[in-house]
Formats: sequence, structure tokens, C-alpha cells
Amino acid sequence: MIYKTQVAIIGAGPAGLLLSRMLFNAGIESIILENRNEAYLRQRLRAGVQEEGTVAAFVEAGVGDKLIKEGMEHHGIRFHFAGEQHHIDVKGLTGGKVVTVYGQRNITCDMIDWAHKDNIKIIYEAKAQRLEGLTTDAPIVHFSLNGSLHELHCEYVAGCDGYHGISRPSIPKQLRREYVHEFEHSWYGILAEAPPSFEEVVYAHHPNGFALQSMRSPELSRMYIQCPNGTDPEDWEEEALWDELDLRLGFKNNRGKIVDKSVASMRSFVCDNMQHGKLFIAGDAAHIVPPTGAKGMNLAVSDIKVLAKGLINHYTEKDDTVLSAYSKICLSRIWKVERFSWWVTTSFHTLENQSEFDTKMQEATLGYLCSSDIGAASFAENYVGLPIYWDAK
Ligand code: RFL
Ligand code: PHB
Repeated sequence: MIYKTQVAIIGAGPAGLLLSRMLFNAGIESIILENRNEAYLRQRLRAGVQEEGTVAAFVEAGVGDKLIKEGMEHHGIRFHFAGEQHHIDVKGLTGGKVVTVYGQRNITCDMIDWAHKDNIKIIYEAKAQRLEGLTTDAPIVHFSLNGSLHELHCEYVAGCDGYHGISRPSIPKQLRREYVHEFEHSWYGILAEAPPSFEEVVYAHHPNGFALQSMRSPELSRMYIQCPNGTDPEDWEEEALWDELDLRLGFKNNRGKIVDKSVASMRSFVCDNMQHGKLFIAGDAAHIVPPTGAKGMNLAVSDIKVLAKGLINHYTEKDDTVLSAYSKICLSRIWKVERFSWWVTTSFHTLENQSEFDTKMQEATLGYLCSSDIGAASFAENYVGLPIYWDAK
């Protein structure tokens, strides 16, 4: 079967769903092809911390009602290291900026609900296989659905298909450069039916490794612990896991039924360039950050702000200034966020062959942050989200 639309969007993660919404609001038609089924998308857990600009993007797009009602505004963050807990007053240090804790799962469900309400077409279990004619005015996305092959004819392709998607490899190899750094540790994450012990996110540096306390609601705790690559969640007894979280975080956590367990490996990755002909890649398709700075979904949203503006200017004003500078505008912010995520990761995680000197350097880095308003303000500025550098040409 042949389908037709203006913008073909591959992937219904936060990037693809938000783009379809922003285009819809501007009267531009899109179709989303999504490999997975709807139930899978609705239960995928992942991110929790949203920057101010991310919240604003969802609200401006008209999908932020629940986020505003149920999201938990956080004015600060806590660091635990060398046996002591410290508080960083993020709001005070940034002239009033805050982050909001509202699950990626929740905002995904909200956007799917809105898409269905407004008849934005999402084709589930549709796997994009091949992109054709990207440097022509009539690109085609070939996809499989129910065991047969179909075509989506369009004017632009938005590759929002995550790290393992087909969009990035569709940019010819000689036209993209990929930068990668793999970390030797992973995160073991749990969701537990227990009220969070602290109202703020707590990052802990400990000789045994990093640990993090976060939340999804006043009744649900989201916890992470550094573990070796290749860890199987079933390797840990639940009591032993809670004991280790208590030890690393430096306080006794409220315990409860663990309702989700998963292990995520960590990498830093950037693809430079993010556009080829009529194809634009966004979000995890173009870059990955280790989760320590809580930046992955936020970066996906900032790419989409640029891409949506570029496409809207093209369709409504015949102005391609933003679209043609898409890669440069995005990359100028991406590298700064990559640096922040890498730096927070290396400051808090313990390496297998770490020397005592390395540990002292980490403690001094964190000690400086917690004793200098200038050091703390730099952390806070990055944590609440950097601006988009629209003039990057
Ligand atoms: P997604 O969410 O991976 O969505 C891509 C979608 O594309 C589909 N797909 C295809 N569809 C059709 N045809 C194909 N050939 C396809 N190939 C793939 C996939 O099924 C999928 O639905 O990418 P997107 O939209 O770019 O969003 C990125 C975010 O999901 C990701 O960066 C965050 O989850 C990262 N992240 C965090 N980000 C934050 O901003 N704050 C956080 O607190 C935060 N914590 C986290 C995180 C990620 C984590 N893990 C599991 C890696 C914590 C963890 C543990
Ligand atoms: C989360 O709530 O899932 C979370 C919080 C802070 C991070 C990463 C993830 O740095």
C-alpha cells in the first residue's frame, strides 16, 4: 500500500511524538511509523527529570496539562560524598529556574492520548526498512507492517528512531562522523512502591560506586545503583540491593515492593552531521548521553524545537534558514550537554582500577561545587538546561 504525507516521522518516542504534535498545531501533516505496539510504548519507563525548556515545549505544544498538574517541581538537588550530604540550591543559583520530575512514561502516554484524540496518524508495529530518494523532492520510506511491505511518500523525513534505528545509517558514511565513548559501568534501576526518602534527587559518590535516589510520585521511588557491565538484575537479592543503596546514599531508604528492574549500559555518542537532503535525525538517533545528568530526553526535545521551527518556517514562510542550519544549531548545544553528562558521570562513578588519588580528585571536584557559589552555579545552569544557540551557523 502507498501512504502519503508531508513529514514522515520514524519513531514514536518523545522526539517523534512531540514533533508530530508541533507540526499538527501549525497545520502540517505527518505520519508516525513505530516499530513497537502501543502497549509497549505506554509502559516503557526511562527518564524522569525535565528541564524548564522541556516542560515549556510540552506545555506550548498543548500536551502539558497533566505534567503541570502532577509533575513535581524540584528547587534543588543533594550530593552525598565523603560521608556527608550537601544541598545545591538550583533555583537560587539560576535566578529562579527549576526542573520538574514527571516520568517519560507519563508524557509519552499523554502525547499518545492527544495524538489519538486529534487523529494524528501513528502506525504501530510498522518497521521502517529503507529510505529512498533523500536528495530528491519525493523521498520514500519503505516499511513493513503485518508481514508485507508498504511505502510512505513524503516531502521530509524526521529520523526519531533512537540509537538502533535506520535513519542515522541512511546518511552516507562519508557525510557523517561518529564520536563514541563507552563507560565500563552500567546502572541497575528499580521502581519501588515506597515514598521517596528525600523530596529532592540525591546523587551519591561512594567507594563502592554511584547511587541515585529519585521518584515518580509521592508514593513511588526510582533508584539507581552503579553496577558492572553485563549485570543481570536477578544477580541481586532485593534485601542486599536495598542495603547497598542505604550504604552508598548515606541514609536509610523507605523500602517497598520492587515493581520494575532493569540494567542500562552507558555511553556518550554524537553523530555529526544530523541532516542529509530531506532527512533530519533527532534525539537518541543522533546522540546518546550517559543518564547521570538526566539529559537524554531533554536533548531530544531541544532538537525537536529546532526541527519543528525549521519545518514550520519552511511550510509557512518559505524560509529555510533554520532548516539548513539544523545540524549546526543542534550540535552547538549537544556538545555542551555531552560534556556536562560525561563530567557528572566521571565525577561520581568509581572505576575498577581507580587510584586513591582519583578518588580524592572526585571528592575535591564535588567539594568545590558544594563550597563555591560559582562552582555550584555552573552545575545548576547546566542542570536546569542550556539555551538553544539559534545563531550557530
Ligand atoms: P526513543 O525514546 O528511543 O524512541 C525511538 C523510537 O523509535 C522506534 N524505532 C523504530 N520505529 C520504526 N521503524 C524503525 N526502524 C525503528 N527503530 C526504532 C523505537 O521503537 C522507539 O519507540 O528515542 P527519542 O524519542 O529520541 O527519546 C530519547 C529518550 O527516550 C532518551 O534519551 C531518555 O530516555 C534518556 N534518559 C533520560 N533522559 C532525560 O532527559 N532525563 C532522565 O532523567 C533520563 N533518565 C534515560 C534515563 C535513559 C535511561 N535508559 C534506560 C537508557 C534513565 C535511564 C535508565
Ligand atoms: C530519574 O528520575 O529517572 C533520573 C533522575 C536523575 C538522573 C537520571 C534519572 O540523573
